[in-house]
Amino acid sequence: MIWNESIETMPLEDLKNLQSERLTKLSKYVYESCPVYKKKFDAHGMNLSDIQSIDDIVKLPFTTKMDMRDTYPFGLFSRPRTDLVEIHVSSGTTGNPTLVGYTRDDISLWSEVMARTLCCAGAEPDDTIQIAYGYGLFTGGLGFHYGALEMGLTIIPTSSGQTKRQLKIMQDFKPRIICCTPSYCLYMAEEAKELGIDPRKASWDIGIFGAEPWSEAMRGEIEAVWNMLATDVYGLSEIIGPGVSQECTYKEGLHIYSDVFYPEIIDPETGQPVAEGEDGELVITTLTKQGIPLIRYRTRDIVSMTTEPCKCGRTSPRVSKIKGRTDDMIVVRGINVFPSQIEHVLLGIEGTQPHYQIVIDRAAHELDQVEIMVEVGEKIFSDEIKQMNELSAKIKKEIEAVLSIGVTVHLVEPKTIERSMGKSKRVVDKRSL
Ligand code: DLL
Repeated sequence: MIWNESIETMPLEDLKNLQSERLTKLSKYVYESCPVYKKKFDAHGMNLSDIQSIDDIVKLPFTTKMDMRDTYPFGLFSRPRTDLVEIHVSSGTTGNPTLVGYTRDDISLWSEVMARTLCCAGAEPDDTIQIAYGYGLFTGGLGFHYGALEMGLTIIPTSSGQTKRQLKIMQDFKPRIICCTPSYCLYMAEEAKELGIDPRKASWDIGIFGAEPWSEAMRGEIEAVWNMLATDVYGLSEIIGPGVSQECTYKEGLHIYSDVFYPEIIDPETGQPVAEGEDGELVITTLTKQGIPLIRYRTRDIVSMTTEPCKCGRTSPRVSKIKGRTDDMIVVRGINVFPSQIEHVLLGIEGTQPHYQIVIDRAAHELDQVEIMVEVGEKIFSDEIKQMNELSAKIKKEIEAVLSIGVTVHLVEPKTIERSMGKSKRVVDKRSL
């Protein structure tokens, strides 16, 4: 089933006309309602009359996470705070979080794109859905909630965690759809087996997994262990949350809803578009958002894109799975982590050296484990075990408070962490993604 057939299967020429009309309106809207954009456009030598068609988008300046942070909390908004009905923040940034807000119409848009997402993954209006993404400031839980509500599904809002309860609810209420991070789904399979539950007999037929990178191999494992169809969902808080793009049941790329989220793939170094099918950074313009519309937002996610027609009949372009990031952000258990956050904590603790390494591993069917190796000064290292333990507990506590995920901390002798002549390798990612 296609949720919004007239839009999702629109001939490309009509789609282009719609995008052009929306871009012209959007550029005028942000120019007139958001002083930050007015300043950016003026500095860029922009004239609103330059924007007549979607092809003119390249004349507009990029927006980056830095723009959001510099204008925190409400600077990049095009509407006053009183027009916002909901606020979320994006996890894992240094200093201020990234704040996003929705007007009532933005929530309707979110509901619409999430209903498209659920249908794209194969949901039917009579289905029951277990939403095991976190509810709260993270956009995962509520985004899925709005889409399921729009579609009229029966929602089981379990949120993340409490695995035994998740499994009991699955057995008792028999939802056909599960959505959570892919690593959590594999972890639940392990728990199920320990509890004597055969995952292959579970009621879940369709999984909608995202918020973190995952490989085709991991998809194969999830599909085999749970006997289900595992689909990929992509999104980011700044654009809307989940609901930017989703795989259909053919699993040949994620359909991006380009009538509302216009995609470009650029070379991250030059900012110029790359040829179709080539890898580059995904840049998105929110064509109809009101609260915090973004012009040419640099997602930092590396993908390729195709406009080839898909067997499902949807005409929107398809983006590949996320192939990497242009910055140093890593996603651990669905949470965005920047090595600089850890560095910041270490620099504030006496006795530690600014030499550290983050090792991330994921044993089969386990959640990601984060180990942080921290070099300490000669004096500390020769201190008593008790003092060492206290220091390592302090580091652990402070890092966990910043990252919101559990970590193990190992103090190591001076000069044990490899030094590099160029960029230092702060992160050793052993997960086979
Ligand atoms: O992770 C929104 C979301 C919730 C997506 C639930 C899917 C499901 P943020 O916390 O702002 O938003 O993190 C966004 O996570 O730029 C990617 O680097 C990464 N990411 C999201 N989905 C995928 C995916 C949500 N399917 C950042 N594959 C993005 C790989 C993903 N990486």
